[in-house]
Amino acid sequence: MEKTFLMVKPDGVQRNLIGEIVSRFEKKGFQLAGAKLMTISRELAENHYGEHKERPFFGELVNFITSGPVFAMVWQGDNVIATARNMMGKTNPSEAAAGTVRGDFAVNVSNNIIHGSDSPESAVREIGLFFKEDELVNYEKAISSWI
Ligand code: RTP
Ligand code: MG
Repeated sequence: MEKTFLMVKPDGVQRNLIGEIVSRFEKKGFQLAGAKLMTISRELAENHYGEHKERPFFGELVNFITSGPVFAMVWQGDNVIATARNMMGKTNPSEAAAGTVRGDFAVNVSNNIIHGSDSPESAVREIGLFFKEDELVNYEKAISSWI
């Protein structure tokens, strides 16, 4: 079953959007495999966003993502990586469609509420960075056959 890493960023936690975001993915039909409230170290932030190391906004991005608690999650389901990206909306909230998390709740690109893995490779990498294997739960839901 495909898995992805999603995270409510510090702005989403401060704005009380954890429940709203979890609810959207739950109602869509995806299954939660792991979750925790945590504060990200600078080392983890620099590793997680390593692909952006040379970009001008890297310092600001690391400062932001370490500035307060985040809600880290692993979700699973058919095509969950691409579907979650669609449900998040475009990186810049001014371009994100209404009905997406960023389109509904965010205004600027630095404070865009949610992170989601952008490919199968980054999903595996990011799940490994944030979760130990025994923090993920495998279980069957009777409802699965209806989705
Ligand atoms: P994320 O990794 O956080 O899920 O966001 P994303 O894939 O949609 O966007 P990405 O290109 O990976 O950029 C990572 C985060 O960097 C910030 N950013 N700022 N100032 C800027 O021009 C700029 N561009 C990107 C955003 O907060 C973005 O989510
Ligand atoms: Mg990204």
